[in-house]
Amino acid sequence: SSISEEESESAKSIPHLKKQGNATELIVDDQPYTILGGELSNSTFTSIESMEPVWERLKTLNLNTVLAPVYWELIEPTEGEFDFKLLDDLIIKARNNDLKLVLLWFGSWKNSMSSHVPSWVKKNQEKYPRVKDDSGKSHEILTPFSNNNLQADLTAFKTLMQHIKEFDGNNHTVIMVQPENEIGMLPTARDYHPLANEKFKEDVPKELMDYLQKNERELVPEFYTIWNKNGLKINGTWEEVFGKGLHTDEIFMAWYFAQYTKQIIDSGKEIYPLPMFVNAALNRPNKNPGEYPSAGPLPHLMDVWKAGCSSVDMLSPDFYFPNIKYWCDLYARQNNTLFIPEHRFDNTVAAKALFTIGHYESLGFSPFSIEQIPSKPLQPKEEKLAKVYDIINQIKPILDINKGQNKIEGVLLDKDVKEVLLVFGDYEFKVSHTFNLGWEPNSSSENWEPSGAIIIQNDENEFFYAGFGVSLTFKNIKNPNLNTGILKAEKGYFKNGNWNVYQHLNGDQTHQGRHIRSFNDDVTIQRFTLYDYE
Ligand code: N0T
Repeated sequence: SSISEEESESAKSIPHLKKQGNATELIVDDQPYTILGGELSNSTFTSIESMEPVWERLKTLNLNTVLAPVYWELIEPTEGEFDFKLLDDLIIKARNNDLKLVLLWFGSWKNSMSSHVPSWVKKNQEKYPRVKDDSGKSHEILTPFSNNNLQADLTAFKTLMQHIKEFDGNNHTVIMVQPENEIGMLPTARDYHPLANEKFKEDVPKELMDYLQKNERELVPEFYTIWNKNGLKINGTWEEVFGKGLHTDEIFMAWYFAQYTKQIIDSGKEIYPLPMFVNAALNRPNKNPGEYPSAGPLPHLMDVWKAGCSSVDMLSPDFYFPNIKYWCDLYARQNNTLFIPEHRFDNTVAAKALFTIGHYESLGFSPFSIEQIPSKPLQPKEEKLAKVYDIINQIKPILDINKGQNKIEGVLLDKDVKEVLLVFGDYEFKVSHTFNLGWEPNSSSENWEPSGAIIIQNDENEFFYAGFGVSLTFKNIKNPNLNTGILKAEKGYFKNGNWNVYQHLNGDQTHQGRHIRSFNDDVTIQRFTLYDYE
């Protein structure tokens, strides 16, 4: 064949999502990819100099991917004149450091505000109108009802995607894009700009009504309840269909935010179809729309976002509150693929990376403000994340082949959830926080350092454990008359995809054959096989 090596290299597929069994995988250069990520603070990547000290730290933390903003105000400082010097440097440095990039488009909206729009947009409210509250006061939020706003954002985003395609289309350093950031309405739930008021008086678009009717049985209960309260009406104005109130204001705004975002995504994917997701600042329970960033891709609005923005690949939660399982369960509905673009960088992230990648087979995990203060030495809690990223990276081949087949699990244990039961084929595992054993010095302390693990059934009787602070005991639930023992347990590591035994574990290390475990400060990979006896 006459295809040169360079051409066949560039023939590798563009990063995309693919189903394997019941999981969705991110495919990068034709291989499954798990994002072991971290997101930069908002202003770190605003100069090459400010980014300089960060690279080494990202490597120390064993990241394979950086989530980094692209700022509209910096790439288009003058209307129609684009500057990609900063981005190009980021892409090249990322490549040199063997890191992939997820780019965050700080365009029309960033955390319920429009702080990152260029000054020529900010200063021309006549042309680029803002959201108004019910007293007619303007807020620094571009109204989603203005076509000028949309066109200006769209032009910039298209130029960005074109540039990424040209600069990186053969390398695939950039693997996903997040259009906008934490879209939301705060502190007014509804936009009262005349353009918005006009739309509010119109009927609910047929597209949304059709979607709701077609999916009536599958709608998320929080949304269905609102619609049902008003009699499941299938046409009429927003207030006729959903009733009067802040919840209707929020649904109305969510639809138009979703529609605006869809046009951004479509225009970008037409040029270079990378996977695209939108992120959400979670709502606090018992608050009304307008008291939290409303109308974004929140759990109770998933249907509105799916209907209004069909081209988005994922709705993704940002975590600054506790109860990660509660919120992830909500986001795992409606066939939504889970990806965690932000989690506060606290002492729970190492366990939660294991939990979300194992339990939800998520595309990946990414603490926010990953660089912290670059001049400070690493803190131990952060090294735990580095160790966890290292072991997840090691077990990647085993993860990849077992995805989507109910053979992978993830656990997160702490003082509130001390123990869980998991089923793998014939076996039930009792999975406990090792502080339950009382053998570790910290186990008597008030706060339990969280523990986490990924457990993979690699063969009928062969399993891998990757994590820390977890112990496992076993029961054959298919044949309850049988006892289940440990045939073999090894602590080891993968090198070039091959398993290497570092130690054979037995005696005290398996509690004389009673359990598999590693203590809370011991981030390890173990392979073990089980057997049954009468
Ligand atoms: C996040 C980040 C950044 C105790 C906050 C979270 C990032 C944005 N917003 O540092 O600004 O760009 O996506 C908002 C939730 C805060 C709730 C704190 C409650």
